[in-house]
Amino acid sequence: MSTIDYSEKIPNNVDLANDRTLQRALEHWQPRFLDWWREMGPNDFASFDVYLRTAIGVDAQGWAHYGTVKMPDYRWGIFLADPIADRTIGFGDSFGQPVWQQVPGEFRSQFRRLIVTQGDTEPASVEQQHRLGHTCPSLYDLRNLFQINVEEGRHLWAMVYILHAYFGRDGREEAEELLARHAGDVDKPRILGTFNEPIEDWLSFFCFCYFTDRDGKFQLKSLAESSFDPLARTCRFMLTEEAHHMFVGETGLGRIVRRTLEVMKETGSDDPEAIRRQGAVDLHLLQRYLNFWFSSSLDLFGSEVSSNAATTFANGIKGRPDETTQYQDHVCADSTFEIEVPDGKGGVMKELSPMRNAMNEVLRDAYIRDCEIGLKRWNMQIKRAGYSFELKLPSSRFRRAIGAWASIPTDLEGRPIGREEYDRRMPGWLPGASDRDYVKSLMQRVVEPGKMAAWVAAPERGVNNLPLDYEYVRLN
Ligand code: BYC
Repeated sequence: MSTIDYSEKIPNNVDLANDRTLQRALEHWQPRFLDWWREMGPNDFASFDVYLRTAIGVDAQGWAHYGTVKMPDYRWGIFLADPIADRTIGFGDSFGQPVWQQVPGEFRSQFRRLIVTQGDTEPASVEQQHRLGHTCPSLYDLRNLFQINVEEGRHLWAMVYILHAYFGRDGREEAEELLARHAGDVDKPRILGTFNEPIEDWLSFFCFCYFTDRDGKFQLKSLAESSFDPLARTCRFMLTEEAHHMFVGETGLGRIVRRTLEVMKETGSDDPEAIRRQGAVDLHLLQRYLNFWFSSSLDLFGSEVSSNAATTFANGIKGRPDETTQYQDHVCADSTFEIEVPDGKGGVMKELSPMRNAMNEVLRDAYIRDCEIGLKRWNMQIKRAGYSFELKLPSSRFRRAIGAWASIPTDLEGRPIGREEYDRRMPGWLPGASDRDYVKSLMQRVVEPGKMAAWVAAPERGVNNLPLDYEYVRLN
């Protein structure tokens, strides 16, 4: 295993000390990153001790070292998963040839575009969650938020390293721009739509972790297959951290469902108003939040038919998650994929696309299946409690802003409908102003160790085998 050198200003396992030019360039970027963190990160909590996990090595034993840290002292660094000996290209036109340690000149701009897009999402999410700490439902949750924030900061470092080390001057300029665009900024927004959506309450935060971080999982897994080995190794290590972010989303939403079921039992009613009177999240409201974040996150996969996707697959730049184990045909030169598109007459029709052009849709399909898992679990909880309500994912055609279904009004089942009906029924489908006001009213900060806000049940266990009433963030 390779270990991380913590005596360095920038902890790393890429032997930065022996590349003075790169080291200087990154040391120049570092204070800008810290300025950005102070301005856009959870800086109101900078002086408090937080129980955080930090990677000290990239193997199974080393990557999760727990300790108490003030967030500005967190050791953001550059950690690549260990190389796989004799790794060969796993897909596309160059299948079977040795992987690349440098970016081939002809693919430079395609690689840069993907790395910049990936890098842009990481600080974006920290910006979106900037003020959430003030309304935390518990110290346990507050700590999880901060863990996610520092790791997204590290994921930014991961992409910035690749830009600096392999893209010369263009890469350095792009790294600056990653700190100049901001989530929701009218003039300089983040690149992808979802990363400009406000996250002002913890219900949105848990939905974001469940749906949007899961896009992160699928995109990182695709880039972990890349023929450009340093990118693949970076993404492979990022995935170990990403898993916790989805855990926070899945357990967060599961705990909301559990609390709501308790209230339904206590009051003997499933009437949303009765549940709200007890300060919990009624299941219809939860469904509207799921509809919002799921449909927004679906857009992150890009268009159903995409020449960009075809090119990046053909060129060995971006593969499919688990390319080696999940698929037989790694070249996909002649195969096709069936996609559903609008028929232009208010209906749906099936169309065959060359497989390479449909790679975004292949990923989106796999993502949707993965999203279903949590819903099945929550529905089981609801059923066991004796209720017939079922949470559902809307159709992938619903409320799309990117691709074949962009701006085509459909109902939740994906049936095309008229614009007037769509607008009229929308308040039943997405959170409205009164929903958001209600959720906002629930967001009262709870910071007594072990205590939870009234709208969310306690988690099953604490962090790293510590008790639930451990003081995960010392606020005094
Ligand atoms: N919003 O051919 P198209 C994560 C753009 S999340 C706005 O349809 P393509 C994380 C697209 O960029 C994972 N624009 O799609 C989670 C392109 O623009 P340009 C992030 C969009 O190119 C939580 C144009 O539309 N990683 O890690 O095949 C917390 C036409 O594109 C959107 C990545 O996304 C959108 N939703 O694929 C923290 C991986 N969708 O270039 C972190 C890197 C598309 O023509 N990115 N566009 O100006 C990619 O692989 C691809 O760029 C995409 C789109 C999958 C995004």
